[in-house]
Amino acid sequence: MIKIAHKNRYESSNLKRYNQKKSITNIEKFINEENNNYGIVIEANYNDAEVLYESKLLRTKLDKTFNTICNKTIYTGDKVILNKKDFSIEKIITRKNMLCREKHDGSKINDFGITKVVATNIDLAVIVVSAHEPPLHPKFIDRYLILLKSNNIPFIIVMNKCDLKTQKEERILNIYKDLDITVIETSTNLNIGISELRNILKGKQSILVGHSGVGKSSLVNAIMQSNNIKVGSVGEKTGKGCHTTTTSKYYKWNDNSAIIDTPGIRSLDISNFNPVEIQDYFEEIRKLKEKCKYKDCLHYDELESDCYIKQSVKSNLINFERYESYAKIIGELLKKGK
Ligand SMILES: Nc1nc2c(ncn2[C@@H]2O[C@H](COP(=O)(O)OP(=O)(O)OP(=O)(O)O)[C@@H](O)[C@H]2O)c(=O)[nH]1
Ligand SMILES: [Mg+2]
Ligand SMILES: [Zn+2]
Repeated sequence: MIKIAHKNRYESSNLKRYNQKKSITNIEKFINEENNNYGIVIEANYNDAEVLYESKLLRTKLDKTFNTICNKTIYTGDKVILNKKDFSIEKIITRKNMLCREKHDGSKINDFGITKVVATNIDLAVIVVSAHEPPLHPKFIDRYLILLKSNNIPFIIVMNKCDLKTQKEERILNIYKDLDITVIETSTNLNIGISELRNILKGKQSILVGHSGVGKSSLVNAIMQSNNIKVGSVGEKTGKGCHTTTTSKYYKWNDNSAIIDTPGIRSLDISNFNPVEIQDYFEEIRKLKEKCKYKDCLHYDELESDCYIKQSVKSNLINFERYESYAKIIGELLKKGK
């Protein structure tokens, strides 16, 4: 009985997400197959965009017919084909992927949410956290991992401000290293880890994501060896960033490498996910879940004697904090009636 309920919920949530995504990408007639003569969207606004084309920066309008479909149809990272006469954007080359996140209005009455596209065509996402100011929150990393895995985007973790690191952060980072995730420590102040990061980002179109104030724009400056991008401060009382970067912006830092700087976010909404799928985004749970007594075990309010995941947490085979993070997400989703 429970199993069927879970399954139906899973299917309906998947369908909902699929339809939402479809409405974003419902611009098929403007999609073109691979073409070598394209420009790249550096920054996208309401109905115009800055495009890098043949090493020149152009402020382009969307083609009129394009513009009537939807207010925002192109995004930072898009490869676009320009009209040779007026340089308007005529076509978009098929996207490799899109990083989207949901934004709900917070109301308990309805479940209305908008899908925000952060950027497209991403080879590697860098989840940037900082050792301090703002503090390192592993639960935020776990949520971002879910989003990236569900979008099929490869990722690494960068802990910036390692000049402020204590044993607490060291312990948290080890959790992710143990999961075989690449973790790099950087300090833009002391120039630590920057060349290691450059080596990993070389040849890729990467994106930096994370909380405000962790130093994403400072890292872009360090990678580009410039000082041109505005960086902000961190509130003394709050320890939080002040949302200095306001739009996703693409920076080319060598012939075939680019990095997209994004606005910091406060929290990550994953309320459109279904509990059943969440367990698969926790690698350590996915690997062991078959050993639970019941196939539909959510490893949440089931008895420990029936749940191999709970037993694995007890025997330290699964990290307790990761499990706590998982259980918190499941609790929130079940409360929302997912
Ligand atoms: N101690 C220390 N501070 C740093 C380091 N890197 C950046 N900062 C400081 O962190 C603050 C925020 O840096 P930003 O680069 O603006 O952060 P951001 O992540 O781009 O923030 P948003 O644009 O608001 O999302 C600035 O005051 C930087 O000087 C570092 O390695 N160590
Ligand atoms: Mg910034
Ligand atoms: Zn279980």
